[in-house]
Amino acid sequence: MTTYITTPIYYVNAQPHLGHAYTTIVADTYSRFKRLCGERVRFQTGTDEHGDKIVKAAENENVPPRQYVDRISAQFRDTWPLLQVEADHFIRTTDAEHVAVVRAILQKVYDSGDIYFDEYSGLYCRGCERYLTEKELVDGNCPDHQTPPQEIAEQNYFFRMSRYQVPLIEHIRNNPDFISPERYRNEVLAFLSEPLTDLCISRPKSRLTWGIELPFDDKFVTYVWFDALINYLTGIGYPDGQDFQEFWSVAEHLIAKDILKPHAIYWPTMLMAMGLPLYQKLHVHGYWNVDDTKMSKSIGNVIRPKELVEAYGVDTLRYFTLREMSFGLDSSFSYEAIVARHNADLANDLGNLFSRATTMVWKYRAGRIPTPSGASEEDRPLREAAQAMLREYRQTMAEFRFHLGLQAIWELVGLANKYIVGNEPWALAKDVEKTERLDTVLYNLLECLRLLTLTLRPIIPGAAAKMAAGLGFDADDMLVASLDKGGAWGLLAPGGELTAISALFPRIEGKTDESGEKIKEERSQSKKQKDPVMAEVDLVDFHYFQKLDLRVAEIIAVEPIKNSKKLLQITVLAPEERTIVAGIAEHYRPEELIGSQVVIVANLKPAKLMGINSHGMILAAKFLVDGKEKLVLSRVQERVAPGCKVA
Ligand code: ME8
Repeated sequence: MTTYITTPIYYVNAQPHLGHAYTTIVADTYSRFKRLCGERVRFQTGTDEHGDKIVKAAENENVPPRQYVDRISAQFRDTWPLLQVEADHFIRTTDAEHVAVVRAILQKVYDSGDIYFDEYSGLYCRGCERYLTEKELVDGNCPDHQTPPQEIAEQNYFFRMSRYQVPLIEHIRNNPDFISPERYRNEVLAFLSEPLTDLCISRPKSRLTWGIELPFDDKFVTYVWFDALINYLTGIGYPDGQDFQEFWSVAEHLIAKDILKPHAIYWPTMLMAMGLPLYQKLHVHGYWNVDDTKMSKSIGNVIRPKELVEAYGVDTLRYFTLREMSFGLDSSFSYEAIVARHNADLANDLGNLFSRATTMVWKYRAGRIPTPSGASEEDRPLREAAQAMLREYRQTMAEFRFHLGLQAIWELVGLANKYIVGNEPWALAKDVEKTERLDTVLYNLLECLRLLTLTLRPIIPGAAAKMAAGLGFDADDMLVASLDKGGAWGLLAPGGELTAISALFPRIEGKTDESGEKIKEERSQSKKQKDPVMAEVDLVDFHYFQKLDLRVAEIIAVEPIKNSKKLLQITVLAPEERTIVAGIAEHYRPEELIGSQVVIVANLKPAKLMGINSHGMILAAKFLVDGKEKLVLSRVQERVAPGCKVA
């Protein structure tokens, strides 16, 4: 099986931003996923360097176009390794091979009669580099650029796109997967329900010289889209390269909805005119917005991927974008959201699971993978959940529903964390008769970690490589690098040795300032400890601890809260009188509490619970007994003055 995946080739009139980064991360993840499935993959990205707006951008910087495109193209090329994107080919439309192929194709289509010369007048948008129809305008403006188009009349060459309208409609109807998600397929079909006009594919040199000269008329250069789309062919060696033979029949293009029309209409009709089979699939995603507005260079509200990598790390950026956006729909970017995803999903759920499980293997089994005793019935739910996760993962990743693939992975993370709490390995370790059970529990946890490592490789390759190393694997060991070879349960070899690694995802502390625009973050870099048992403990700076105001409070009154089974309204002295709403009604009767001295967090922001303002929080130990949560309040052993500080 083979896969050919492409990103758009990005215009070099501005530097890469999060929108470009997203498409390219998706393509990279998909290509890594396909490789994990054992497929041969070709993944291509690149830059689009001809046309009007590139000339304008170069003029603005007072440099010749050639020099300008070299500089910005290099910025795109240099950005991708920072995001751990590994493309097989980076194409530029100024590459000599590309220029030659575009000219050959133009000549071929001209010779076959699908290109003709005509006079045309219309409404031209410089931003889009195309003529707009009256219907497309919103209040007289281009809907994408919010500027009025110019009235232009000139002689040009035209591609007989209209001739292919009916075959294109038939192709889309007969191939339900040709354009997805479905909303975009419907959009294209709706557009095609109106008569299709021919496409102007040249620009007179009097107006533009920075382009590929037409082979049959040297007074014109090629319209940038007729040039750009052909990159998908030239990059794989059209017409007679080996890769073209192997990969063109499986081509999948990935774009955002802004360039749906050129990809869903111009490109397939061009391919029909060339006598080539159409690409297999067009995958269309939505926009990254900032404050409900599309992130774009012309609006100037862009987020730079390089800065995000520096602030949060590449794995967090990749995970965040894939988890946060439902492929096909728009998504909003915010710094708060990326920090929240990092701390909750990566540091807390995944990082803690990895650290707790491996720390116990170090502590109780000196870092050696124990031998499990048979497939016990009580562990069946965990084993089945792992297999269900793999099935869901395979399907959703293949369908570009990455956020669902990640949800499936995180369900297993959650289950494995619960498995630790439910099985209390620390209690098993104290009981000599439970040695075998402890071995089995630890083994099952490590096996979960291995399957998580395997499935996370395409998404967060850096962290997954570190996880693999922590479990004692070489990165290219098939048990963590192949879904077919490593996907079954129980393949981890007992006796293997773990390797101590530093924390996978140190928490990000810090806050967003008032304006919400600029953010100052400090990554709490927990230092690598000598003792492997401590290696994964999430360390907190002393000043964070100091910020907590912990006090002894004396309970003087307790009342149940109407309509709540869990909450009690508690009045305490600390030393002033205050009300705290606490979720302990299922664990303590009111009369048991009166007179008790407990420890509270006194400087918590007030919160309203069931309509009652709560000023603080009571600390309690929390654990499971027979699968049910139990709470035991923290009390001071000797009576002290209420309000006394806890240090
Ligand atoms: O259109 N959200 O180049 P381009 C999500 N050269 N993705 C975004 C985005 C956003 N806010 N902004 C940009 C061109 N993108 C042509 C393509 S292909 C033969 C020629 C991503 O630099 C998304 O992939 O304007 C979008 O389709 C692409 O960048 C447009 O890049």
